[in-house]
Amino acid sequence: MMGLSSCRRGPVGPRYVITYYDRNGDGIVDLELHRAPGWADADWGLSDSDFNQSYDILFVVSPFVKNPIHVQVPVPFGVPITKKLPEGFIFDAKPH
Ligand SMILES: [Ca+2]
Ligand SMILES: [Ca+2]
Repeated sequence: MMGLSSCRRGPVGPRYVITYYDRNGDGIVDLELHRAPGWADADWGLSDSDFNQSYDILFVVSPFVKNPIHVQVPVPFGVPITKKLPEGFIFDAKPH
């Protein structure tokens, strides 16, 4: 049987580039950004705001979405960590 993915023609949605960050320098990922170059208001991310190896905030990088969503997702291990946060990136979402 042929793979269904070979039938796809062209992009149907944003192609996300995922970047992992370690904000407190303990070697464990605590922020990941999913960015879709060329798409407006399509970027989102996960944050472990209390550094307990579990993401607790899902946020959308958009001026129209103000409220982060609370989640509980284990942070990934063994992924490449990017040292520097993206230029102009301000993350101020806090758990309520
Ligand atoms: Ca960390
Ligand atoms: Ca956490």
